[in-house]
Amino acid sequence: MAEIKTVAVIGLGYIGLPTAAILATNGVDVVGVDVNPKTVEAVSRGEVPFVEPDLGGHVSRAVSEGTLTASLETPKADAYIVAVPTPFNDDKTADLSYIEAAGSAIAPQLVGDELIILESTSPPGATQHLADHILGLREDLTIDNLRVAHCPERVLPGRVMVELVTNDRIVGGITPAAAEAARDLYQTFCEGEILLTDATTAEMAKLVENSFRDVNIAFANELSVISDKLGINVWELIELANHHPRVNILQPGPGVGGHCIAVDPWFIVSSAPEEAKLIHQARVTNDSKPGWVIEQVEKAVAQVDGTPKVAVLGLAFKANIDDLRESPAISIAQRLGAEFGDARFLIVEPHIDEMPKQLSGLANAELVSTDDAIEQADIVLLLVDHAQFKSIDRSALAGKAVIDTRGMWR
Ligand code: SAJ
Repeated sequence: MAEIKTVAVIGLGYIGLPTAAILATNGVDVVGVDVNPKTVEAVSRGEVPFVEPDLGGHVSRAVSEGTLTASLETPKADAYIVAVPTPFNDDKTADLSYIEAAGSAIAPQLVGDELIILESTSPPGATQHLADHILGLREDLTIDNLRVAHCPERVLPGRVMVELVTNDRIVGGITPAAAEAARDLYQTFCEGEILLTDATTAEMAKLVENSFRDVNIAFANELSVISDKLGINVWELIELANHHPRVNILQPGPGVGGHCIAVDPWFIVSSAPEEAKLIHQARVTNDSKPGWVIEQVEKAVAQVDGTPKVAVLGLAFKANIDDLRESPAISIAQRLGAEFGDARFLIVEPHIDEMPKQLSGLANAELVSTDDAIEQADIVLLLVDHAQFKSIDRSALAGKAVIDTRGMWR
């Protein structure tokens, strides 16, 4: 097989852009492709359209050295990496339309022998579906002309540039030759072990990793509800139980957010609905946690004379990031604002400067500083354990009802 000199990365989001940048700073000529003209313009200037530590340096260096360019059009290339969204449909099945669109754009450019890697988190069978979709558009090609593989991303937002290099990678080929070709490409920047398998096992491995976490967080969330009923401190309970050498309970919270752990288990459930009972229940348990938090606020509001003022600390889906996608804190704030029209909500999110559009319609909510919120509030609702909140003086909370969903003031 010819050496891979040029790579087109389709989708310049949280995974595609870092992957494009790391390849480009490791000697590969990369064209990043995106449907959003603003993204293409930003990357062409060497800029990054979202927050991710160290990514900016890689992108600006690669663009100034000429190894990374950005385009709205899919070019000819030796290899393609598809890193587009796979959201779910209303019935929780995966929406493969972005993958199909990427395949449709790649198909006319192929001359045969290219490597096509699907990185998007995908339900079992999606890589084969991409291959079939492309071959359906190019009857002159066969699966032996193409090397199609799945290489799921597993990097943690906030540590992407480190984990891209250090994490082990799973590469699943539709054919063994495809897996080997993908391994050779990832070896240009990945220092972790690269493990070869078939495409469906690779798809499931990624889904299983996130489901493992979801099930374990559901266990912690269930414990917090049980502990509340029994009048015990769940944080102390978990800390004590975790002294056992084979017990490692995760942390309860206001629900599970982000675009991965709250989504991926559904792909397993929709592939095997009768069998995936525990995985399904974990999703239901975690998705019901925001409702439970709202019940706690309701009880506290009932104790306040006059207009209740509620400080809502944090909107991001987890600590120390600005990412609001699928954030339980956002949905809690939205529902509180709508359900408690007579209360005032003092929203704090240190990582953003203006009220997010999901909350902008609430007349009874405003974005304020941490100090202002705490000073004015009758009720303090902590939703995200951002480092900034750790410096809050505990004495400032005296006399206020505190609902600590993250155990920061345990
Ligand atoms: N959470 C808890 N309790 C915990 C841990 C997390 O409530 O003990 C919540 C967080 O607050 C957040 C959500 O779970 O709302 C998810 O956060 P996370 O840090 O567990 O994971 P993500 O979504 O940022 O990234 C995950 C990672 N997967 C695993 O750790 C198995 C990452 O490696 C994947 O690359 C990423 O999903 C992905 O893209 O799939």
